[in-house]
Amino acid sequence: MTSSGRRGFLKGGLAALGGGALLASAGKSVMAGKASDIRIEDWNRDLGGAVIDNPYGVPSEFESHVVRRNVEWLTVTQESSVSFTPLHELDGFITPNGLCFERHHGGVAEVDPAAHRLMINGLVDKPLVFTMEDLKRFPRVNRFAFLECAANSGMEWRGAQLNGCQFTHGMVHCVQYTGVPLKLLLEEAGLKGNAKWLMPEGADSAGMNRSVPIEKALEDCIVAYKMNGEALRPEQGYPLRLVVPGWEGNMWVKWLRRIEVGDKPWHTREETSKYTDLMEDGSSRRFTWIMDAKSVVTNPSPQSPLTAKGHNILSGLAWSGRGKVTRVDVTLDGGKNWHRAELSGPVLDKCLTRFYLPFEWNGDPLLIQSRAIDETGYIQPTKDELRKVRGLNSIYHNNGIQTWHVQSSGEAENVEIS
Ligand SMILES: Nc1nc2c(c(=O)[nH]1)N[C@H]1C(S)=C(S)[C@@H](COP(=O)(O)O)O[C@H]1N2
Ligand SMILES: [Mo]
Repeated sequence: MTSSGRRGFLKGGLAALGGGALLASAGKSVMAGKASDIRIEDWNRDLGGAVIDNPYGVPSEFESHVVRRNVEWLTVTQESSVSFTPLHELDGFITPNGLCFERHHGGVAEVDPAAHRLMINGLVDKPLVFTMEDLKRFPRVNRFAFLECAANSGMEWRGAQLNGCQFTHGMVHCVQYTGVPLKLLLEEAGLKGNAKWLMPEGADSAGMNRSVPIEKALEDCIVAYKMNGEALRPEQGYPLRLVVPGWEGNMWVKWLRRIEVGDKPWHTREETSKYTDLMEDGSSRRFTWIMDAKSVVTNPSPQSPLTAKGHNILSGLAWSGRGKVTRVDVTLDGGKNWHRAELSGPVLDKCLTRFYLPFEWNGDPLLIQSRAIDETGYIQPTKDELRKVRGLNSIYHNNGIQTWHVQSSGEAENVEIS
């Protein structure tokens, strides 16, 4: 169905919404089965597997559907492409390493850490080359941060398109990084007085590079070698990547091999043509680095339908590149009534934040939305509010409110309401 078709359909359907969804009163019981349903299964009788059957543990075979997915028609090749985090299958705020979405411009580089070097050159007193071992002798920090591609939700600018939060919102992940504060490495090299910009560069075939202002580099950037406690995954830049908390994903250069210090930004082809928001009047917004507050309901959603009436838990994620999420409001009736969701901690700076809303479902259709508010007071806008400011030409930085239409069957689809 086209988005306008969906919209038209919904206008008619809205009347049916009525007062279907009521908030749960505390302590509502959930239906339980009967004792006669319980059987003795094979795994109760046979000896299980040995301890080292899987030297590196993998999820249960019953979880084999919990994987990254791609949208094949989105990109011409699968090397310069993107896969999406299965947000609807996860809980809490940490993304498991094997499920972090991937975005590469030239495929996954296979880098031998023993041969890998990080060079710092340009406007510094002494250019330096570090081995991985050198970097591990610097003081290190641990911090959690979300990484969101500027193109996340980009396919949704013109209307509801992809059916699942994995595809509409799955270009985001949140892990704990371990590494060296970039500030320490720059201090070691000694910044010249006119040092204003950094150009980090990757060792992949894309030789990906971006311009990063020096203030951000000194504030909280990390040259990271671990994620969630173990070495970075090859897809995430093994053995070294740049972490730029709260800022768009393309600056987080993977397979980091060089940081050049300069006095002005590098106007690469990449930067002038991509990651720039094209406005209706033909002008463009450049250097929109900070990821504005955003949220999405992960369950229910198109890949995670409601399966039972009565008590249910709505769940979702909210984040902001400007700091902590302070509040998430959820509506079940297309914005007539808003309910404050519970933020289930920890609630951290520039991190995904988990929220829940228990509710009673009587089987009537729902129009579900969530709205994030961050510590700067910024309120996540509707998609129409964004379009008023930026028109329809944009791809990047779509942080508009997402709507799921849950039907009486419990199935959900991606829609827009105006
Ligand atoms: N060297 C290199 N770094 C890169 C890229 C790349 O193609 N090459 N892609 C960038 C983009 S556009 C994004 S959104 C993030 C994705 O990080 P992830 O693959 O860990 O999710 O890496 C960034 N860093
Ligand atoms: Mo990206």
